[in-house]
Amino acid sequence: MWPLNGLDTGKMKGLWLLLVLVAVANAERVFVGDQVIRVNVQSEEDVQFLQALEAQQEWELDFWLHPVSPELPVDIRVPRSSLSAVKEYLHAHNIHFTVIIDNLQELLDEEKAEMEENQMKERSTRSFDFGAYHTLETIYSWMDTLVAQHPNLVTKQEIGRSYENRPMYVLKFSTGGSKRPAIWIDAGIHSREWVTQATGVWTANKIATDYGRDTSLTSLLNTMDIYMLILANPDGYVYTHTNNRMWRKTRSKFSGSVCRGADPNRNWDAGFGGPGASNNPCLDTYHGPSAHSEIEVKNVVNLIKSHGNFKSFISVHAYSQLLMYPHGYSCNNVPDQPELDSVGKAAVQKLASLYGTSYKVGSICKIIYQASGGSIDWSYDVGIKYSFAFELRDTGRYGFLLPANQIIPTAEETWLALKHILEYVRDHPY
Ligand code: BPX
Ligand code: ZN
Repeated sequence: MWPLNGLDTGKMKGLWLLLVLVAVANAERVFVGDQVIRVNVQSEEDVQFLQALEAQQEWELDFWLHPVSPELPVDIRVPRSSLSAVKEYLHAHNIHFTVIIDNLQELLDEEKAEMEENQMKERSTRSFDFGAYHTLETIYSWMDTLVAQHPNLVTKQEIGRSYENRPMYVLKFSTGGSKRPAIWIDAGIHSREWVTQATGVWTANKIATDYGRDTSLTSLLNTMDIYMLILANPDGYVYTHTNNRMWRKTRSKFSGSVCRGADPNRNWDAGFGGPGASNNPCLDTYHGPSAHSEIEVKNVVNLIKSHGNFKSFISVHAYSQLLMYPHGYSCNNVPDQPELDSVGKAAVQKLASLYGTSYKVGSICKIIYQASGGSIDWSYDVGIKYSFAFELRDTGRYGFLLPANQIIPTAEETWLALKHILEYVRDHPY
């Protein structure tokens, strides 16, 4: 604080006002002093206690991992203003926790500084660093570069526009034919899960450069097409860069509420509105007014339906290190459970072979929680048997704020699992 020592209070007030004005002009939400705590859940009672805590809105808690069972940790972002109350409350109820992120804003500042530094480097060297986070604009223009570099393999298709009228681009990898059996991969349906969009970018580049070199991928692309939607929630993604790094949902408006956005992974027509989704537009799991109300979801549904020949549907989320299959809306096994489980287990074994990263495999309902209206439940129920969802790194040290130096290792290991699924689908036509 020493630079302020010589300032009189009038000047201090002026300086303070200036800082506030800058913050308001940027309109970017800050998280100074917010902590992320990990609660050690020990009993079914603790689970219920934490579920009640999640239901109240007064402390503005942001549950990064939801309370489900005594085996699973619960991560909560606690706003600075609620910290002492929340900690006292937990102590009073004999619930133990550790602080995993001490001051969230510090991590956010580091992330932003790193991004800006990289942006300058990329501009001056006219390059693209796959090990960095990028804006929507940069990713969209990188797509054009990829298409230009691989004109016989890659095309960019607009599948529609977002709520705020941004184009939604799919990269299509195809060596010919029409409506060949196809694989769907989407990332970033939850905008704050930044490692997923970055992994999508790396993966698209990997597919384009390995075609013709990697015999297995080449044989796959000689009979099948791959579609990738890297930014499945473009408005949300922009919002995480400009206004609120912790934004998860779409940005649509609803009559009768000041809160914006529906959870695009609760909006699909599969158990819509059931358990594990909220009817409160102010919550992060708001399912939206009706199934497919979110244009971003509708655009994907339209493409999948009009194509009619997708054999695999893979949605990429973060974090928790899981590979999941349907259902989320019900805990009963799906008919293909044994096959999906064994494909999943083999896939995560390949993933672990690179850096030792361990993943769990199971149905959504059984390994995280019951959640209705999810994308892969919909895809499975419309007949796309090989429907999977990834939860990428990590297991909570950084959560949604995975440092950029983990992007490439994450993408590399995930590719081994993806490739296993792709090869299996190629070899098991149905
Ligand atoms: C993933 C796929 C299908 C149903 C649920 C999930 C888990 C996912 C979610 O709640 O939609 C968790 C996450 O990726 O959003 C991480 N989070 O809790 O924010
Ligand atoms: Zn997610």
